[in-house]
Amino acid sequence: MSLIDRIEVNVSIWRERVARLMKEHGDFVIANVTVEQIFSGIRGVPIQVSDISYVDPAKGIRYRGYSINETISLLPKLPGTVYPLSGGLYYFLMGNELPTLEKALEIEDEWKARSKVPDYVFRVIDSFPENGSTMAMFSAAVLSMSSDSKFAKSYQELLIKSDYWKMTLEDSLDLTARTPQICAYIYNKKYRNNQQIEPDLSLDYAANFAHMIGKGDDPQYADMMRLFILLHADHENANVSAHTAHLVGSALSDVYLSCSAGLNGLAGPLHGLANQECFNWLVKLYDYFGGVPTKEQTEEYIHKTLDEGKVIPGYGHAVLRCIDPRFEAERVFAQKHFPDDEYFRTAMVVFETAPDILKATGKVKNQWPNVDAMNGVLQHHYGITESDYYTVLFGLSRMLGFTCHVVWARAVGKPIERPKALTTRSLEAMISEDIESISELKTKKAETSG
Ligand code: HAX
Repeated sequence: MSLIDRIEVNVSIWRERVARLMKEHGDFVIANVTVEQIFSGIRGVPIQVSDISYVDPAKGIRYRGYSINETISLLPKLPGTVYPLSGGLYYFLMGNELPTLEKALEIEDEWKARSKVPDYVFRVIDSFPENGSTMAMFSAAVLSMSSDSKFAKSYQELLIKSDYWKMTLEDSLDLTARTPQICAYIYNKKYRNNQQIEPDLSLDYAANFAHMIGKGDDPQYADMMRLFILLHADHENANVSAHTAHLVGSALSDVYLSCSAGLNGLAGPLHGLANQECFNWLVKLYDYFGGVPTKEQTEEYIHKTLDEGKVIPGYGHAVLRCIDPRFEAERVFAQKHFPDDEYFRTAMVVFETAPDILKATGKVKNQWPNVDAMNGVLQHHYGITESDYYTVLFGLSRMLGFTCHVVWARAVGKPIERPKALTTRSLEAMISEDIESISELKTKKAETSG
């Protein structure tokens, strides 16, 4: 069954489930929202339903119900490689079915057929100043392709609502197909004197990307990128970037507009940018002591960072309350392939040290490492030393998740998103009215019982 047929089967099942939930349980209360939550970034308030992935606070991300390790072991791989094909991962996330190798290769072929990047995209990237931000280039390149949106064009031609998702899927396949070359172009322009490398369509998605950034002679890097893409493909639909992409898409803005917006969220230091901040911080720690630090030295440096009012990048999480299994997967990879790498060893000393110190602050809710604590170490080991490119690599992978969420939002007919904003005065009034009515109730109770 092709991906579109596979989704079609699921769409009717999901539409029915959503319609039943709305009809029979539309007034079921899931959660009350506190004043504290409103002032704390609507932390923990359920605002989304999406079945592509779910962050279990105690265990980490689940893709379509499967843990990271299960996903790695169950998805199809090319002979001689250890990590799954990105095409199979996309089929799985989008289609809700574990694909065969044949199905995974079908998506890989679909991507190859759609991978031609229009020339104007390169011109958009070229128009940035030399010191331009790589994430801004990436986002602008994606944004510029909105003019190619099949969804937007069909929408003008009276596309029926129940078919929105099909055109959104078309755009998603085009966008994800073009993304590796866009990211490679940014890398080569900024760090390799604009020496561009043509795609090699005999290679799979990850290996072709590796080839286009000049790592074609290192099959281990290509395999690491398969792992990297898998680990970063999605992390629930309520984090800053995925939710931004979803929110913009809810106005029926096309996939390019939505995903460009998502990338802008990913570029923030508290979100995706943390992976480069984390690596920069590790390098500073290493340089400060002139080599791999001892535990005592690391403790000293962590305290120094905290005393300067800064966070320890790569540690903590808004939802997770455990070691991020994505960190663990990267740690295992590094331990197997380059246990003696000095930055890996430094990251491991931080891992042995930081959690206790963060816990002792009494305010950090999750003292454990997230995936960003190891990303840079992996990339740096293979010669991708330019840390301000790391978030682009994250975005390349996360494009898979963004697009899956947007397609499924259209498939189940999610409407435009519009929560409610209050004023401080209206909030104070609501609180004092509540206090008054409670004290009125208490007085009445006292009178009747008296
Ligand atoms: N170092 C120092 N202090 C930290 C901390 C860390 N790694 N993590 C949390 N804290 C502090 C917070 O700044 C907050 O302090 P204040 O009350 O003084 O503001 C307090 O502990 C409570 O925060 P929290 O509830 O535990 O964490 P939040 O949900 O508010 O924030 C963050 C989650 C990920 C933003 C936070 O842990 C952080 O800044 N970590 C470092 C940056 C990082 O690694 N970001 C990447 C996260 C993963 C991701 O999205 N990747 O894309």
